[in-house]
Formats: sequence, C-alpha cells, structure tokens
Amino acid sequence: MPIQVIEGKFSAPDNARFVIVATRWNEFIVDRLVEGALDGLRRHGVDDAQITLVKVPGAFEIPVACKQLIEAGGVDAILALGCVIRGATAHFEYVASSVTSGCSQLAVSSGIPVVFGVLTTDTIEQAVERAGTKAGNKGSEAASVAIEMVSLKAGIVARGSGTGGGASGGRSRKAR
Ligand code: INI
Repeated sequence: MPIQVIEGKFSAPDNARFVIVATRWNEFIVDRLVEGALDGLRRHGVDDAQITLVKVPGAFEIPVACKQLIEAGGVDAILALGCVIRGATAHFEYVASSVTSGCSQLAVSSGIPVVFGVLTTDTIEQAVERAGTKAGNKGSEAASVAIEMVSLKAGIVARGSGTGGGASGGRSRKAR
C-alpha cells in the first residue's frame, strides 16, 4: 500500500489568523521585513482582517509577546520579525540566543508555529541584503512558511480525525 504524504499548501484557510510580532530596534530594517511579510501574506490570499501587527521594543521581548498571544488565543501562526546586529560587545550573543531559543520553545510547546524571521547578522550591510535587496526579504519568506505550516496543521488534524488531508487545509496524496 502506498504511503500517505501530507504537506502544506500555499493558501491558508479563510479563518486563519496571523500575528506579526516586530521590533522597534533596528526599525529601518525591520519595517522592510514587515512590508515583506504583509506582501507575502496578501499575495497568498490572506485578507488584512486576518492579520494583526504587534510591536515590541527589541528582539529580547519577542518571546514574551508571543507567549502572551498564544495564551490569549485566536492565533494560528506568529511571524517573529527583528534584527540583531553583532556589535563590539557580547550583548549580541545573549539577545540572539534568547530570542532564538524562546521562539523555538514556544512553538514546540504550544504547537502554534512561531516562524523565525529575526535577522542575526555581523553587519548592517548583511541585514540590508536580507531585508528586500540582494538576498531577498526574510519577512516575505516568513509569510510563506507561516501559511504552509497553518495549512500543514489542517492536513495533520484531518488525518488524525480520519477525514484525510482536508479540502481547505493541508494536501494529502499518495506517495509515488
Ligand atoms: N535588540 C534588537 O532587537 N536588536 C539588537 O541589535 C539589539 N542590540 O544590539 O542590543 C537589541 N537590544 C535590545 C534588547 O533586545 C532588549 O530590548 C533590551 O535589552 C531590553 O530588554
């Protein structure tokens, strides 16, 4: 018997709710990530009414805002957007590792995707490259991943309830 393959589509269910958590630190970079994320969500058919933007001071504050959002309910995927630039001090390491592990732990413990769109770069130039110039836009990539993960969950839930891959959610097919 062929195995069943479940994978997310790049269109989210109509009732899916997305929250962008973005920092004011390095705002001139992060605002480009937010624009990329909004563009990516809209291009995949997400309506503005399905999107909320939450602003936090810095990357260190992203996990606590994500935790509050998850606990409050009404969110299917979070896009964490920020920019941590390595300076001359060790502060970078603490902020970068804290936001990375915080987002990861929250996603795994809650089952709500917290998509990691936080740039961690050595220089401002590298950050600019990832915020809509020659290395793409990590906000836009985060939007695609968020939509795919919401769709994937619908497929996994449908499998668990025995209804297959689901019409509006993840795609289920036989492996070839
Ligand atoms: N926050 C950032 O988002 N990016 C940085 O590059 C950064 N640096 O370099 O210090 C930064 N620091 C602030 C930190 O995220 C907290 O807001 C602050 O420590 C208060 O908790």
